[in-house]
Amino acid sequence: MGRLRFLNAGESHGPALTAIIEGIPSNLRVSSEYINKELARRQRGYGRGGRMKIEKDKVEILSGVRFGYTLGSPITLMIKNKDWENWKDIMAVEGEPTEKREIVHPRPGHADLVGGIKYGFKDLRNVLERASARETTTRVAVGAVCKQLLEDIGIKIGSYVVSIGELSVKELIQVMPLEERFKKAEESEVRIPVPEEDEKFKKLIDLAKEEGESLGGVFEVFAIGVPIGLGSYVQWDRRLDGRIAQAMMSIQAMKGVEIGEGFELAKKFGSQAHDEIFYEEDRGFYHKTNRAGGLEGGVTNGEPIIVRVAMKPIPTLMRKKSLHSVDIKTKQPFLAAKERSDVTAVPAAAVVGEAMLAYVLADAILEKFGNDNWVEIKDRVTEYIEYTKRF
Ligand code: EPS
Repeated sequence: MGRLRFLNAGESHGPALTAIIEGIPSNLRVSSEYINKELARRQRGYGRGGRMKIEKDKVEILSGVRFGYTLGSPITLMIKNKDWENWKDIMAVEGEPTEKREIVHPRPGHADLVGGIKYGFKDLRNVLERASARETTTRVAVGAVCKQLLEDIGIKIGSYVVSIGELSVKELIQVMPLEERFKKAEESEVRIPVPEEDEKFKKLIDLAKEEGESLGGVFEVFAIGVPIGLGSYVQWDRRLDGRIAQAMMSIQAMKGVEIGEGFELAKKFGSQAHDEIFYEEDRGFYHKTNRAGGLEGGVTNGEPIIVRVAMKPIPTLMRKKSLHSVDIKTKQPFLAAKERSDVTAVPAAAVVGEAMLAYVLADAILEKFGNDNWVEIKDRVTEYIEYTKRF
């Protein structure tokens, strides 16, 4: 919408995944080490399948960065798929099609069937290779570049898992500060802010695995240190809450997004729903509550941005009796295809959510403050923050 854009490409079992980001200003410090740490965070999480044992995602920066600083030119990021070695004949660019690993029994809840009809494929592998959440690897790499920009002006992004299946830590974390939730979640194998509860969650995931089932859940992403005034109310597509919701919903398997108290707000009287306004000279305008999740009128209000996202269970089921489907060639009833998959990927999805929020916020920052030279932009941000206090 604003100044920044990125495109990514790559199939799940193809040679590599790539992304091009355009609009990152010059003179921003960017390191591959930072990006790699983020890529590793996305790979963790109890309940992931065999693929994550094969991959050790590492970025190669192919353009746009020189001696550790951005040039203002498009930044190309590439992450090789190690698994490609095992798929060379099946995913070959040239040569004759093979029936090896062909998929003709679409999985309910997956893009398989709609993608096959839409693009005219009788081998649904052509759909799943791109619909796969493997694609989120490059989103995390792009998000890591954006995070480096945001952190340089004091904006921090984090996430944690609130629930997996029926298990929730919502009640246990109500009074826990956001940064602590994040810190604790980093120590948890399922990224919940109460690592002492890990065993319960792991048991549920083990049970699901034994049953050949999959599990969804809910995670929250937040940003703190966000200045007042990002986004705009003047046009529908400039509202930042709408941009954030779109970015979150674009992640594979997401089915719901709430900002702040979201659906809970709908139950309250107005007097209990809104955040009262206060002022202190050194602090500027502030609120003692944050039910709005940092956004009013599609514009940031200086409080932390809080986004809650619901992920459905992964469509690939390993149950003996899978879900009803139809063979797309014979049209006979058939059980849905089984593929190697994760039991749950909610912990990884939370990391992808961070990347998407980082991208939307970096875009909004550059929209407001310009996007040529980061050194000059940073000065403008500092001056502006002073202005919001004096206003
Ligand atoms: C996915 C299927 C699995 C997951 C994959 C997403 O991969 P594979 O088909 O190779 O076993 O592990 O996730 C990733 C590869 C990843 O990096 O997140 C799918 O079909 O969406």
